[in-house]
Amino acid sequence: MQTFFSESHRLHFPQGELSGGELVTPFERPSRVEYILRRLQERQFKDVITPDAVDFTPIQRLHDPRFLDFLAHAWEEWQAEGYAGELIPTSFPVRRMQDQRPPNNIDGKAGFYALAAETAITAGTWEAVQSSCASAQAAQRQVAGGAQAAFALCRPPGHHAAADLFGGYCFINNAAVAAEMFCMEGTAKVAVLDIDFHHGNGTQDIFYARDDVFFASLHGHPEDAFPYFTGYADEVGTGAGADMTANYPMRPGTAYAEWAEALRAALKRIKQFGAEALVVSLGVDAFKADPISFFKLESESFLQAGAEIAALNLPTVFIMEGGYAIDAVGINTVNVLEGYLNA
Ligand code: SP5
Ligand code: ZN
Repeated sequence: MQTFFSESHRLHFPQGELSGGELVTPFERPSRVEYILRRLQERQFKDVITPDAVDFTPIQRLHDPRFLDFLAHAWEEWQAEGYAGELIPTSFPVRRMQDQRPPNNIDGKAGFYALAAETAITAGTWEAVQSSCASAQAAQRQVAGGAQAAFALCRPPGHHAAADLFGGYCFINNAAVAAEMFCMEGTAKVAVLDIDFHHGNGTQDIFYARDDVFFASLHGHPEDAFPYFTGYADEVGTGAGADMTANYPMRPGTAYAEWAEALRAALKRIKQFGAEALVVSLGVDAFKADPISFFKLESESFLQAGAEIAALNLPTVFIMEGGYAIDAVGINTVNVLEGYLNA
């Protein structure tokens, strides 16, 4: 299995994440991918390919043009305002603020397009975001071209990004872009399986009314876990997309046995749907030692999860999402890939 990866991810490295009322070094940091790359080398996944430049066509089909324009120019506008720090949104269009429109002011615009305030934008963010999506696109192309599977080592991640929202460390929805590329090439039924600890709210939202992309997510229950406001089991899609979304929220302390039951239920739904291609939002923050999550998966659990996914026998694009237990993120991520290949 080949890995697609761009060094340009380094250009996105905010110094501060607003967490517990403090600005801390972000959990989502560049060294995460170094651990994953090292493990890939150790385990004979030696083929790491730098992707071609990003293709905006599928991105523009999913994301609001004004949102993309905001991301492209946010940093220069923030600097022009004279702000010394990183771009962190602070004001949000919430309940009963009617008729929501994007303001011109960059501080207002940042809040308008944000779903959370932990994710800062910096000078290199936009270039890193594009390079991350380019890796997802290159991996999708390889699978569309006949490979059984490919791994996009994306950073920053994407699954929280909706059509016009950034946050949760995400800006462009890489997994949704990969799924959309399958659709654009005529694949009638595509599934996205999201095993990141957090609900894939962005992916859900993008495909919520569509009948060509089935979305399933395993995650911390929204009563207990970020992003808090989506991911309930009764969110099942709407209109043509009714019953095309499946959510499996789970409580603090959930271990592999229960998580794997949800995984098998999600895989069963994907099979019943008749998916012809699979995109996996591969987060490994369900790991027991993850610093911001509360499931209890072991490193071996990820091997088993990979094998379960392989049983679908679908062309599969793995897209890196979260995972913040730095010293285990390489083992856990590559375990999913090895479990898949050795099934
Ligand atoms: C891609 C991804 O995994 N994004 C996750 C974004 C989570 N951001 C906010 C997390 C806040 C969790 N605070 C828990 C602190 C526990 N000590
Ligand atoms: Zn996550």
